[in-house]
Amino acid sequence: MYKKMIMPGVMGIMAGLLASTVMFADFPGGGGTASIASANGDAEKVYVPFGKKDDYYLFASGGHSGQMFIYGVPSMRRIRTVPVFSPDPATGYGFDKESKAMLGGYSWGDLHHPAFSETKGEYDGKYLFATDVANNRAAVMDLKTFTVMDMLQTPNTSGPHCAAFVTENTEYLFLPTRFSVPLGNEYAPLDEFKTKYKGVMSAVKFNEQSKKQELAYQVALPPWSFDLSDAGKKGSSDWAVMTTYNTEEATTNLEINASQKDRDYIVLFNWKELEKMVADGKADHVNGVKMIDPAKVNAGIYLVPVAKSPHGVDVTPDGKRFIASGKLAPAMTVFSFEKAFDAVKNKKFAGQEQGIPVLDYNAVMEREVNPENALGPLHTQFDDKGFAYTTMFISSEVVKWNIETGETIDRVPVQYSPGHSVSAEGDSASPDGQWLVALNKLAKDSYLSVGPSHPESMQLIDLSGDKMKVVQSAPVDPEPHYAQMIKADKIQTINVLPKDEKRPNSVWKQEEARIERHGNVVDVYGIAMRSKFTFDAKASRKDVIEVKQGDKVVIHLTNIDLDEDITHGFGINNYNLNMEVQPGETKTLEFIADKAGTFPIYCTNFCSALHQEMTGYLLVSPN
Ligand code: CUK
Ligand code: CUA
Repeated sequence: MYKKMIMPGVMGIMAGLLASTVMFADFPGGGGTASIASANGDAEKVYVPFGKKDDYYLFASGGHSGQMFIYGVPSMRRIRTVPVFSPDPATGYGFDKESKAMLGGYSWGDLHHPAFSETKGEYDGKYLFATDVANNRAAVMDLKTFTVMDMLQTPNTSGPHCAAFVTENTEYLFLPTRFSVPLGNEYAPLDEFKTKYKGVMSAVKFNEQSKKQELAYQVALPPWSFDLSDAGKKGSSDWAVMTTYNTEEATTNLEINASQKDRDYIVLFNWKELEKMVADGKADHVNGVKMIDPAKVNAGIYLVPVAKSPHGVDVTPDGKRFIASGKLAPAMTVFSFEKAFDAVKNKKFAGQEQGIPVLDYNAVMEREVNPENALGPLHTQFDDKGFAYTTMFISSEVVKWNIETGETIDRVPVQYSPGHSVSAEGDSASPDGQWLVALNKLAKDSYLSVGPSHPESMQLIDLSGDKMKVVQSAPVDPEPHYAQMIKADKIQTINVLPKDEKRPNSVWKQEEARIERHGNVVDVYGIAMRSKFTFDAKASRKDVIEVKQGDKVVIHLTNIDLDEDITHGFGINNYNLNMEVQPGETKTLEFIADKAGTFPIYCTNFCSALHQEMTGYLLVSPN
């Protein structure tokens, strides 16, 4: 009933959205009967009683919120929001000196694809990488603390879309770019698109010692849109694949103009070879970055024709195949790495495109998989039994199929229009099976209404039986594109940061809290401890900071409560500043006291029965 009433509406919208480019005569009725959790057995499957913990962590990207959303599976309870590319007053991220510098002045980001660090093709639970489509950044989250430890701004490139793309031993994180721009974002008229614009892919290395990312090199590809990507595994581990669209090189009205040709390409490249070319000095230097020009080096990069406007491309867990899904072609295309290597070796080229050899489609393709009436395949995930799960955006379902034979095994409707899905350890070398979460773009009337803007929806699908079954639906803020699901016991967090007496600017003893003035810079070495602030141990009012208008104020605050879950906040009333200090942490807040007056300081994070008393004053005397 529920389903019947709303399906036509969704279909109508989707048909409308796509009508101008996609000429599908009819849409199917939704692919089956609704299977929202209703039976008691399903409720039991997702119920995690208090005192027990979930089996998996789900890290769902927050899209244009710039954040990561952390959920538990199977309960689908939201545990935490971790800010990555956007400031967050709840944690003070982007307010304290270090994280503010890291954000580089940007107040938003667009996080699509998170990727765990890997060792031998398995998630190792150490780091999570992510890229920012909006402002061209790459970030690394430390999974010991669930905080961002480094951010890298990538020059020469625009809209690094995909980070779900770490090589087998985290040698590289590749950032294909969604938009083409002139190198260095310089001005060039769009009439010069074909000559001046490039789709630049970045290869980023993460240095575990320094905890920093480094831009190793870039590749100046033709001015196409590079989309999704995946790294090889096992026999294909030196290789990686990414999809492209707009090989038409349209500069306007892409909806129509980028869908002219029947085929676009998958870029197949050997990153070991590219690495060697860079080491051998074969790269150019553009704006301080080593840049490979594929037409010049003439090796290591190949194009594989694929059905038009592909979106996802995913490597099977055994590393033998890569599967592309086309937004506009209702089929998944299975390609063989072995065949591709053979085509490269024996130069089975069908031509070349801007100096890059194009492999013969039939020499590389294994089969096209076209489940009946399934429309809009986007992304594929895997289980432990040789099955693939592809999300169908237009027909609103997940289709399970056999990788070896292409046979459709099962289909389950989801509510509605899934982009990605994620299975348990689904893009590692050994997926777990058991769970799949569909990340749905539309929730329609699934939840209580909150007005015209609806939440997105994440639906948990039980893969353990013969039939897939949706067993839970969780609303989520905009907008998960992709997610990663990892066994909970792989992540080892720390609760209290170590008492590091050598840490610069930290103060661990009350009597050492002090305020130092150097010219018009005032350094405060303060302490937060239940339930008071100590800024100046020698003063009669130890919780007061007095400065002059125009002073630069630098507040270093150490939380010396070394107890689990005792976080203090530090907000200054009417100064638009707030930060948070975790147990054992030292943070720095830096600002110009440009406003004279009396400003209460208070702990913003409830920490004790006397939390309300944890206050002080900032007094700024006028000039
Ligand atoms: S993209 Cu959003 S649904 Cu950025 Cu992975 Cu396909
Ligand atoms: Cu410290 Cu509330």
